[in-house]
Amino acid sequence: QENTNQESNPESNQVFSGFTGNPVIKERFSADPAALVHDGKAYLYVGHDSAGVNSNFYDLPEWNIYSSTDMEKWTLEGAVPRTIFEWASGNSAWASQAIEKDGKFYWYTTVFNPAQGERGYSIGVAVSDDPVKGWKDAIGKPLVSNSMTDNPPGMGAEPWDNIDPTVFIDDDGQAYMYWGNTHLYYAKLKDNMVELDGEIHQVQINDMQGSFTEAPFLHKYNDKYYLSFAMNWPEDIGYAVSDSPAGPWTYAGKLMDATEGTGTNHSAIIEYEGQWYFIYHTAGLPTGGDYRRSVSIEKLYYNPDGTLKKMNPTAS
Ligand code: FUB
Repeated sequence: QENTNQESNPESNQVFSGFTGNPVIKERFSADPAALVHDGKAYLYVGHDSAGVNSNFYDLPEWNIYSSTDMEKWTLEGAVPRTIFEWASGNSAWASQAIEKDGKFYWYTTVFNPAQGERGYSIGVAVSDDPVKGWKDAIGKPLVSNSMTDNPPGMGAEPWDNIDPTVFIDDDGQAYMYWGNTHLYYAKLKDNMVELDGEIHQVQINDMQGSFTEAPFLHKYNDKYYLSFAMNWPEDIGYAVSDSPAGPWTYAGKLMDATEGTGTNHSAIIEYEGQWYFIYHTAGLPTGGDYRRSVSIEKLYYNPDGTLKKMNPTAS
């Protein structure tokens, strides 16, 4: 396939973004990227995929934090062990997102919560004064556990309902957390960022063409809200648009088809120095696979009507 980048083919609906050097993290496996821009630097928070070649499940003992000033060269700045959440267990450093508010950093994560038995995953929240160092469990217990979502009614949550948190702070300072697997939920966060504010809502996406799987991410562009997420299986990345961070959401199309060699994909969208980026994972490193994933990046482009261009993954 011709490697036609956005600059030379602005009318195309599906683009090779022209990004070079994927996967951007090469020295170890990395999954579920979350991104943050602070003080002129971009940061990536990723799970450290540590499963062996023949493993058949996730093995993530820690999260790794990388930084960059050009989005192409990434430096490992630190690691945060799953054990900062003492109520959790296992190598379960699943998907997370860090965000800054009033000079403090908050990190929302997925970890295994043995108190829930097999219906195990919960959302934890850590806090720090620094984007890399000093992360501590902020509340000493889950922020969301399965007793708080009840789906189907009376049965408690599905085993993986409470995973993959994403947090977005609107211009008026109100924070929203979206999360979920199969079921998509959202709740407002209080000003302290470590308590839910009001009810948990279950979200339906209007005109959805396929099914929501997991990995929501929320961003804003030109007064519109964009909710991107993994859909179907193996996972494509799709997105929906709304005039409010609380919805209603209308499905708007796919951003990327499922990539070869891994069932999951998980994405983040940020603007860094005037360019938008789509950050995701593939099985792109040698011996990569479902449990040995690697973070890649594409430049992301909007159409004049505010829709997003679908991307082809750029190989290294
Ligand atoms: O990495 C573990 C899980 O795989 C994440 O929580 C999901 O989003 C999927 O990528």
